[in-house]
Amino acid sequence: MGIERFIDLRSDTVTVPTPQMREAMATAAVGDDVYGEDPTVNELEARSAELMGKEAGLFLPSGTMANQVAILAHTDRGDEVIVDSESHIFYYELAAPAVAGGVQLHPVPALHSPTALDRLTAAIRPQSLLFPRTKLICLENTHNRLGGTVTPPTVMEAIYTTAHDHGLVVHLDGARIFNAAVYLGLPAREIARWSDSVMFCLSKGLAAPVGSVLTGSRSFIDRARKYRKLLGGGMRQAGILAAAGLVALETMIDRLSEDHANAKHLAEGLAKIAGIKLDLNTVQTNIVICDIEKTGLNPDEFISGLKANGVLANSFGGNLIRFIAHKDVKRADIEQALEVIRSVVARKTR
Ligand code: TLP
Repeated sequence: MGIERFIDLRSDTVTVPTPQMREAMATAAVGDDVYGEDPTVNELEARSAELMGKEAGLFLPSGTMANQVAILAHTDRGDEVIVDSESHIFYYELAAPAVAGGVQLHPVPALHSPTALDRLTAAIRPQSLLFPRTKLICLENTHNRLGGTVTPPTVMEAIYTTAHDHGLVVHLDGARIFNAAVYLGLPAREIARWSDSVMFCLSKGLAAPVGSVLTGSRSFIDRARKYRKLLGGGMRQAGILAAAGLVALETMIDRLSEDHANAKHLAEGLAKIAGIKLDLNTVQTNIVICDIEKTGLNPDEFISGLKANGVLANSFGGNLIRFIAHKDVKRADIEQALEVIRSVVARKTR
């Protein structure tokens, strides 16, 4: 008998829109957004800017495009951008800053650690005929490859101050900024304030079908709007998508704590399985990363063993596996997933 329903822990991007989102999409007022005439997009952009404590917002099709438009709007060709060496921008965005902007990324290890300021200042280029100009620092909060961990606002403040002291600007990849906000018990703008621009995703834990919003100063967003068009991201009656985004902002932020509790529960269960290694201190939000080396299974065997029993997870490089909790997995699904993982590992070690 085939599997009727997978427990999909690969990512929070797999979440499907809620009935309230579909209803709002069906009835959304729309216009041509390239002319700036879509009332629902305009409302989403204004609401997003307000939530981030910025002057203006720009609705984009994806988080990747939002990060890349931000980089293009902050830099000139030949500039250098400091990023964390495990950041999404460096790791997963296909060298887009080089391809689209002629910009070089300068990766710094553990840029988000409280002790990184020395490494950061060492990475800022002195003015010289020989060096590119450092222009921008990109941060990520929560941090995907670091297991959804939260960078405290105090650490962001120190980086932001250092950046401004050197005439640089800061962009925040806040794809999951609301997870960080819920973890910290702070409004998102208290995190966003330590950046000049911030983008967040509507289509991850917030469960909207499509879209991210980039926010910043009015003049920055005016520039970003041109780059969005240049990259082919100018959408027309996009209010249909923005309507779901507005519902996401209204109804889906507070419930992220449920995902965090489910991720914690999953992590605690995983930590008890012989051969699985993980640091419970890093499980702060909805992401769980564990090391399966000592189970004797390689990641392909582990992932396909799970899949054959109805559980989906992602291989995360080396012996690492990533699971993400989200609104379409309930506590009972987490229990079931743990059951499956226990039996897949036990079969190997037997
Ligand atoms: N992350 C995806 C994959 O690309 C890895 C995921 O499943 O986690 N910033 C961060 C921190 C992200 O995690 C992601 C998506 C993005 C940007 C890009 O967003 P999209 O997928 O909308 O382009």
